[in-house]
Amino acid sequence: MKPVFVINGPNLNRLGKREPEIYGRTTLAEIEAMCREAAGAVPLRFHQSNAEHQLVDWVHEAIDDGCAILINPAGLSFRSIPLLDALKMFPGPIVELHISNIHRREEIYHHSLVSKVATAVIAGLGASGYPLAVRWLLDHIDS
Ligand code: DHK
Repeated sequence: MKPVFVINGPNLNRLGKREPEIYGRTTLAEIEAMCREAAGAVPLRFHQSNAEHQLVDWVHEAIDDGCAILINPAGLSFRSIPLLDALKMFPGPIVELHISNIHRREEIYHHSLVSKVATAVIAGLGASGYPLAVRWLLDHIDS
């Protein structure tokens, strides 16, 4: 079975220590474990990078090998045309996830380019959004 790609953008490697009043104290490693538990027997590729080109490369891998994408583009949500262009090529379901409710934050966080191609958007559920998104994706992929 083709894997689900979970792709995380810049600064998310600092989760747990990064502005816990906004992002909580769950670490990225703990989020990965939550995703893998939710995925069960379905293979899952879990990635994080602070580099835009790396996220684009992982989306290309998903285009060739993956069945679904869960992406927290972090700060790249709002300005990355290369990431948007790559996601436009992906034929399967895409869930865009933000740990915080970006719509209650500063104006700079209000308009995600990725939302123009996402099947669904989760924002404000904290780390709990990740396993929920994985389970939703498993229910919406072609077996
Ligand atoms: C994470 C980030 O790093 C911010 O740039 C986004 C997002 C919000 C989050 O809530 O997961 O604006």
